[in-house]
Amino acid sequence: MTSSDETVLDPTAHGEFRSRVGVYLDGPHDGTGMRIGIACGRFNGGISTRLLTHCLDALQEAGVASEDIAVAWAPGAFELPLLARAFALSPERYDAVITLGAVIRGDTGHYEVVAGECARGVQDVQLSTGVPVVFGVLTTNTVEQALERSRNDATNKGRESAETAIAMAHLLSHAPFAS
Ligand code: INI
Repeated sequence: MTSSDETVLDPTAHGEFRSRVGVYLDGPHDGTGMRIGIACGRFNGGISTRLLTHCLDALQEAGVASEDIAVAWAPGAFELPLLARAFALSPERYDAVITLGAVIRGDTGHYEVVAGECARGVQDVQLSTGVPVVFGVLTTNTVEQALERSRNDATNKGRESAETAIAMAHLLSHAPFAS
């Protein structure tokens, strides 16, 4: 990952932009009242567990109530899009869905297929249903990299996925996207 002071969004830029347009949505992190579905992969489930722990921490810190969160475990990353679609179409009306898992190159000769189909499927589901579906699936070359991206800090992919879900659900619930 590359980032420097110049690639990172400066939060003070919002004030200037907001004064120059009619509608300006920058996606605050308040999840109060939101309903979130989480689809996890059992394959490399130790990594999924680390992601889920931080995802739940971040959702609850943002105000999402425990009873408004549903978790379901699929066999592996390949199945996550179908589970995400089931959440997105559920009558329980989830505001966003999060997929969590790990595809590790060393584990498989079909890494590209599993990782690529999972990413494509997740994007298909969110575009076809209009419900945000977050790609919180690690795709790494090694176990060490998967452990690194699921470690106990702010860079944990599960935490980042929770923040993305809340930001997207918030954006899509406001005008001009919803009344
Ligand atoms: N599933 C994963 O979530 N991660 C992997 O690294 C992986 N590997 O290595 O094969 C994996 N395979 C299982 C796959 O997701 C499906 O569950 C399986 O092919 C049955 O459809």
